[in-house]
Amino acid sequence: YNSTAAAAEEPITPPVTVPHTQLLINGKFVDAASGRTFQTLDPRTGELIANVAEGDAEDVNRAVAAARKAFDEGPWPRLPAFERQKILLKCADLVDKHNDEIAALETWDNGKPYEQAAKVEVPMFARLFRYYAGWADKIHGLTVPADGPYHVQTLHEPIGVAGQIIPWNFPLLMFAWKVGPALATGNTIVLKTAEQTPLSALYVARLFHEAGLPEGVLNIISGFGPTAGAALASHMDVDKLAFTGSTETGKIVLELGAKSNLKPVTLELGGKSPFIVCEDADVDQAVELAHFALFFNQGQCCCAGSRTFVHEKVYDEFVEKAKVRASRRSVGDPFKAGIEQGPQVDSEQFEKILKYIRSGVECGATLETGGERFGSKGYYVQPTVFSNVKDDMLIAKDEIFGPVQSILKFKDLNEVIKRSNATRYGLAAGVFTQNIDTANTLIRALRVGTVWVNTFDIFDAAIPFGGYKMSGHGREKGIYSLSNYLQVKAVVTPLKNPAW
Ligand code: TXE
Repeated sequence: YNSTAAAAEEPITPPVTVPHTQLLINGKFVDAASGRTFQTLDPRTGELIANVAEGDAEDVNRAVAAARKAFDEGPWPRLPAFERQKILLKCADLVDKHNDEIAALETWDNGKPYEQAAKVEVPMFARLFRYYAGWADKIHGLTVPADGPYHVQTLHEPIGVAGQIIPWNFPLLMFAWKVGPALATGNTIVLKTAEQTPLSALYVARLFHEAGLPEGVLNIISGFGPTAGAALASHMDVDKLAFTGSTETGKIVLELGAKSNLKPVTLELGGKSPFIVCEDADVDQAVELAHFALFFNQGQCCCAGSRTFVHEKVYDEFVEKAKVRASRRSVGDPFKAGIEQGPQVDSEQFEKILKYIRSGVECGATLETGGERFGSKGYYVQPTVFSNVKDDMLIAKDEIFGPVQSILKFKDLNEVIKRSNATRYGLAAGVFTQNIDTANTLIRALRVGTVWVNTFDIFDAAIPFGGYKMSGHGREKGIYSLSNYLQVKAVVTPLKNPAW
């Protein structure tokens, strides 16, 4: 790594200014009730981007009251579904129009490559809202045959006020996965962004109001987990909670939900996903896909293929090529064209990753490449590859959430199935083989919410996503996500003339 060159480089000035730093409550930007602010930092340098209003319990109360009023008094839940659809489509159009500014804010706050934000994530955000707009006027119940002279039907109604807590790794996409289905089904929302990345949500929420979203329907609180987040999770007037983040915090919010008003909670939590390279693999392709599965988004993906299991027949060749690929990964200022990897989101994540790398070395895994910070400022980490990793090492068990690939050797299918499933997580898996029987066996045997076969990280709006085991409850995206935000009401009326 040419870390001297990286250190000498001046960061590119982001092509955007920060338009909004206040909370968004009842359609208006306002300061926190306490008047307090917190700093959001540039992960390229650790320097200040902006001071942002710091919401706490009092602001959550104000936002929930606004969302309650917007739900109870309308018009949002009672608007003709077609009107809600038109507004959601307009939201997507406005996001398209401001694609580049939104992407620049996302990169500045998060550190992800600008090309990834501008060409993939912001367009995907708009796509998700068009997808959910499509559902808005297709939500309907059933007529139910009953054992008696009754006409029975179900109404699918919005739950009410949805509390949503999102993380920092995909600030915009996590917003879309949560806000999209909730709005399409007629709910109102209080969303708490992650303290590391508050900026892009405020920008798009302002656009949503320009698109005609009534005030109080979507409220955005910037702030910290134990204050604003906990207040939302334990609020008596929040009817449903959706959370994405760590398994540890998922347990806390589930408990807060249960101890307050027993609100239903969907959880999308951590993972330690296997990526299985079988003996028939084309090694070059497998190396490239396994590299992408782990290193995409600086390794900060809940579904990262973070246990690379490689069959012993192709293991040596795979390790050598994986090492070369990782050492060629282009790391640097995420605003620069052609950069594959920017900095990690903040100093806490950066330190956590370096600690795991040290633990890998201490446990006797072979450090093939990387292993240190990249450059001398900001939160950049060298793309790192460990081979000779054993199942009981911490780097094979914990979610590192960084650019650290752990390669493990296996001998046969039953063994790799058992080892893949021997984790508290069950979010996703990658399978790389040309043999349909091997693929089918693995697809059925792996206890995970998504299996990607000869591909990875395909996130179409219609494909459901979620975890088995301690990776979470419920599914987001796709048709399955709608039921998270709907109540089913059974309606029974007697039939006067049952003969007909
Ligand atoms: O997560 P937290 P952190 C994993 C990843 C990462 C680790 C820690 O391994 O290294 O978690 O990251 C809010 N009540 N993932 O600390 O704490 C918080 O403000 C209510 C995987 O960032 O889970 C933020 O909005 N809310 C993950 C959100 O929870 C609370 C993505 C996530 O923060 C809270 C991110 C509380 N007591 C991290 N404490 C994924 N599944 O993709 C915190 N929060």
